[in-house]
Amino acid sequence: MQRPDPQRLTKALAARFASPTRSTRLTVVLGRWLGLSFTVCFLTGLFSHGLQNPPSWMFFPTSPVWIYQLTQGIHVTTGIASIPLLLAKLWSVYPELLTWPPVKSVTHGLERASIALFIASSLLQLTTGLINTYKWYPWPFPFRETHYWLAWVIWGSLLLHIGVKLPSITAHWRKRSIEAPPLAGPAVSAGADAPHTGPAATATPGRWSRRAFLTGVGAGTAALVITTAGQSFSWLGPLNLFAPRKMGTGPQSVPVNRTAADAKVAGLARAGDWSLTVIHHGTSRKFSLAELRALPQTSQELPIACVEGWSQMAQWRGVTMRDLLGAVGAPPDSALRVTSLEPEGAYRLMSMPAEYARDERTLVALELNGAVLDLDHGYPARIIAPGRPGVLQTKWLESVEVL
Ligand SMILES: Nc1nc2c(c(=O)[nH]1)N[C@H]1C(S)=C(S)[C@@H](COP(=O)(O)O)O[C@H]1N2
Ligand SMILES: [Mo]
Repeated sequence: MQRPDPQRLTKALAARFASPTRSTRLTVVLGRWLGLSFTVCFLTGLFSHGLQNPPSWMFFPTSPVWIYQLTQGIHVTTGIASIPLLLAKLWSVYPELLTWPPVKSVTHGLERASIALFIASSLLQLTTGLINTYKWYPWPFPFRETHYWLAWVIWGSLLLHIGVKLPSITAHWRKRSIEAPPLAGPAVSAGADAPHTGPAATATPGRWSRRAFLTGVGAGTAALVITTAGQSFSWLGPLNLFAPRKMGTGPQSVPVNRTAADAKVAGLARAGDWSLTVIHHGTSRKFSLAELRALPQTSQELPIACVEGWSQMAQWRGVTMRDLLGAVGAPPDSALRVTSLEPEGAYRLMSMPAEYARDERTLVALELNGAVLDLDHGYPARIIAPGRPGVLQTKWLESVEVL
């Protein structure tokens, strides 16, 4: 039996995968789109992570009240848009996976390792992120920490990848470069013996088919964004076909993230002797529901903006945190520790920086959209503060401790 000649095999494969649309220019154009959506997604993600795991220097903007609704809507939307862009970019380069020999030098090996790391971490990040928006956590690791650290791995490998490909990126950055023969760029120097376009591509410059391909990818991405972003942006609400949450649904026209039954708090929350404990300077005072209702009531228009991307503006009514703190003689500028009736779990304890406590829009809400809070929205009392992730808008309050 004759042993196959790897060089010939590579050439044959290159011809087999040749497509007039595959070219370095195409890869660069897709890379720009992907780079933009990854960057925006990363920065909005950092903001979200900072709000939930604040470093000592973290800033907590409370205005505009929809700031987190906007940034997290953008985060989830750019994440979703990155999926077709990444797949298209992978399609544009995957014949390169078949180059022979797989590693030619130390630099080449490092380059390929960084790309492998980038692809693996990006695919993992985008799929787990997408699955997360459907409120499904079918994995044993904590989502938020993994999502956060994976983002840094992606950035490290991406910077390395951009550094390595810089000559090719600059050569094909401007449109003019498409007139050049496909794959003449330096980065595809690997391409001398492993071009990712073959004879067919050389015969036709492929400018039009490339344009058609890019238009297709762009249109597909736009269609995906338009049919999902309605979970975050109300003006796209009517076009929301695929996102898991629809605006205006659920009790009191607000979606429910986790029901009282799921949180196992229905009994405690309905108890007739429920009271909110406010702890200040070692003394604690209990406020019954009637006592809370007897304090001045304030109405605020504030959104619930879930980290999973959906959000909903609503009308809340209750006691301002400032008034509640005033009632126990605590200064408004206080950091707080808030607990929920939930017996255990991540939602039981919530820290509230002073920026939110002193904001006159932060409420211990008793009503939602003109009626007593539904049990699933946190009856008898919940927190609603401007500009915070939904996960920190604690439902079924038990206590507020002044720190
Ligand atoms: N105690 C408690 N508070 C909670 C939750 C929870 O599960 N338990 N879910 C949080 C999350 S993730 C969100 S997005 C909001 C959703 O509020 P809603 O269910 O009233 O829309 O409540 C937050 N407050
Ligand atoms: Mo949430």
